[in-house]
Amino acid sequence: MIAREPEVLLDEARHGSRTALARLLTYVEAGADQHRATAALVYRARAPYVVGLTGPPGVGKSTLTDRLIAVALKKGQVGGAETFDQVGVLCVDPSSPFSGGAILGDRIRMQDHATDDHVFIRSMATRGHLGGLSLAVPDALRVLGAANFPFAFVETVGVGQMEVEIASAADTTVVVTNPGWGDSMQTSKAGLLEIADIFVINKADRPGVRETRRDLEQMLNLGGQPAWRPMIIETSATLDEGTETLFDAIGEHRDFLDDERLFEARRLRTRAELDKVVNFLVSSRVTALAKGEVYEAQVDALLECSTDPYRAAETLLGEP
Ligand SMILES: Nc1nc2c(ncn2[C@@H]2O[C@H](COP(=O)(O)OP(=O)(O)O)[C@@H](O)[C@H]2O)c(=O)[nH]1
Ligand SMILES: [Mg+2]
Repeated sequence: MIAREPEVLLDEARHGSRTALARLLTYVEAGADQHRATAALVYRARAPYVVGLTGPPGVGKSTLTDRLIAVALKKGQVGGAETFDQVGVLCVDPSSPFSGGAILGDRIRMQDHATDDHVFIRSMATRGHLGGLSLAVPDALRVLGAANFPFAFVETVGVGQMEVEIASAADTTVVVTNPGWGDSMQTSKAGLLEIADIFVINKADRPGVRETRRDLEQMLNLGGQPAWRPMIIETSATLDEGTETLFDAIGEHRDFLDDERLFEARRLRTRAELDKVVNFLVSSRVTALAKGEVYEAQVDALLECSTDPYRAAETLLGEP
């Protein structure tokens, strides 16, 4: 396979080539040589408006996303923001090292749109990018933005720290639960509460909705009176009930984030992302320094009592 120039691919992707777009995302996902060149391009284009959906496996995120894609395309606009005629979707599974079964399942769940010209769906797993998904996902979203997708969904499986981190790469974060969620998500509640702009009680066709809503309201009450109080929306994705209401709620949150608030939120996120990249580059450098002949020579010098660890470390770092 001949590696192709990111510039050429991005140009093709902008003109609608899905293969070119997929290749760019592979560069980002695999952290390959072309990754840096890709980043250099896409971070100079506008970021898309991103709606994240997160929650444990099986709550109905993919089914819900499938419905939301349809509503998004029908409306062509989220709140009063920029209009769009295509939607990008990233399905992220931090727990899976391979693009395996779960992702295949997502594809099937979203099959209504799998061949739709106006929809681009891509799965990402942990394989590849050395900095992990928490670096690869923001990069991938920027690839979508640069390829003329002003609007994107990112579905993240799970409720751990990593998932929370990925989900918070979104402008509007939707935490998906089911009736009775409190029992299964006790430990992760705090983290999810912090990132949720909207709570969805999906599978509202099942019993226990009222109790779950009460439980969520109680939790939200503990959080004082923030400028934005997370909305609680009931949906039944399989029956396509409540999905339009959910999309409208997303639009409401988008409008709440006026230019100033959106800018501030993105500033916070940009800091967090930059910190991650700095950490990643520093730790890569440490790993590279802590081996090889020069390193072993310092170890020998320490064993021979002819240096001390601080001096040895400075020598390795090239400090005088
Ligand atoms: N009863 C009911 N089942 C649903 C609903 N939404 C999704 N499901 C089912 O829940 C299962 C998991 O859905 P999926 O979208 O793959 O969940 P994900 O793992 O969160 O992406 C599937 O069998 C869906 O058909 C719903 O609103 N009501
Ligand atoms: Mg799914």
